[in-house]
Amino acid sequence: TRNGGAGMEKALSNQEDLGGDRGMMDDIFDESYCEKEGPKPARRYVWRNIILMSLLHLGALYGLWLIPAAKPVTLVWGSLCFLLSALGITAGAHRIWSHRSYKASLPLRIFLAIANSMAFQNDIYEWARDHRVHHKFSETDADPHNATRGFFFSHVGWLLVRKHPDVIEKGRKLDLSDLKADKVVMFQRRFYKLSVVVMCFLFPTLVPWCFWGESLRNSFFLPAILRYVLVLNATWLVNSAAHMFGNRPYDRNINPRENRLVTFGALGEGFHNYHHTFPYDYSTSEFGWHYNFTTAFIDLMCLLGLASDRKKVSKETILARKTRTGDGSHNG
Ligand code: ST9
Ligand code: ZN
Ligand code: ZN
Repeated sequence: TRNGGAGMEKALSNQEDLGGDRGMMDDIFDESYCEKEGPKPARRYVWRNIILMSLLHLGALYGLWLIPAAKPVTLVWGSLCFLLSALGITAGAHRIWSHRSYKASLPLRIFLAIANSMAFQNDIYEWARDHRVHHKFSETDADPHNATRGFFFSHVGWLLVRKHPDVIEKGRKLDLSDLKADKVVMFQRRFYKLSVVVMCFLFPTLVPWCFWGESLRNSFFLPAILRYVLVLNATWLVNSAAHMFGNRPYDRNINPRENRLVTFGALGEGFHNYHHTFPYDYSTSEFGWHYNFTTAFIDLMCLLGLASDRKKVSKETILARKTRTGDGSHNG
């Protein structure tokens, strides 16, 4: 089978080693699910999304064109906004809220929720719910961005059509009690639209305009629009490219791969064969800070006493797993 029977068993026992203290199992691949027989439901386009996504990307192209006309400090600001919003996804929605791979104090969770609104990728609750079904039912009808439906679908196409009914059916059965109990997550969900207007668009635009007299046009199209589109595409590449191109040193039976280019753009999130094999590892990789800004950030937060309980898979377990199910690419 896809994950390898023994592989799955081992993954589960690793999970138990790490302790019930993570409090969730719903990101572990579920082999028992079978896609329904018969014809697939018809594709239903969501024209509003298609039009808005197209306009957004046209806006980003215009932003690229404006780069030479911008003040250097505006570009520095845009990069800072990129990092902040990316951390709201990687250190926040992904590593805390989807996988519970470490614990974050209230101030850090508030900071990451604000950064998450800056990234405007659906609220944390919805993001983590979709991400858990992605892991649990990876590459099936119940995976929101099922990569077996092709590069475009897993990249952005899935946001432009109605979901497969199995995504919703299986998603409704997930245990999301930890998210519902997190006041920061629920607060962000309640005020999501407002927080996006302020953090994704107003704040990045107003700072350069007010503080160093950048033109309103450059302020809007660079740190807001272009930066937003870059973070979106860097994230989406994890679902598309890192499910198609790269080695599989940990589990050759699954699609997700180690993709260095994606890792670089996504602050450490491209070690995707490792991540689907050991989804509870806070570093999403075997190699610590190597190409992994997010891990460095989380370690710094621990040093400052703002985070704790980082879950890490032992070197022995990783080596045993590589030997049993890997493609051998790390041996040569
Ligand atoms: C965006 C998200 O970009 C990107 C996520 C990427 C994930 C990446 C993961 C990779 C690993 C991590 C790496 C990070 C790297 C970061 C690098 C940074 C540099 N379970 O949704 P509806 C219910 S967003 C349970 O309307 P439709 C739902 O609650 C971009 N239930 O489905 C609702 O129920 P009710 C901006 C579920 O109609 C009902 O179903 N945002 C689930 O099929 C209908 O829900 C957009 O573009 C579930 N899983 O529409 C908007 N799902 O009625 C995108 C749904 O009771 N979204 N339900 O409330 C949409 O417009 C729509 O969702 C749709 C589907 C058109 C896509
Ligand atoms: Zn994946
Ligand atoms: Zn994940």
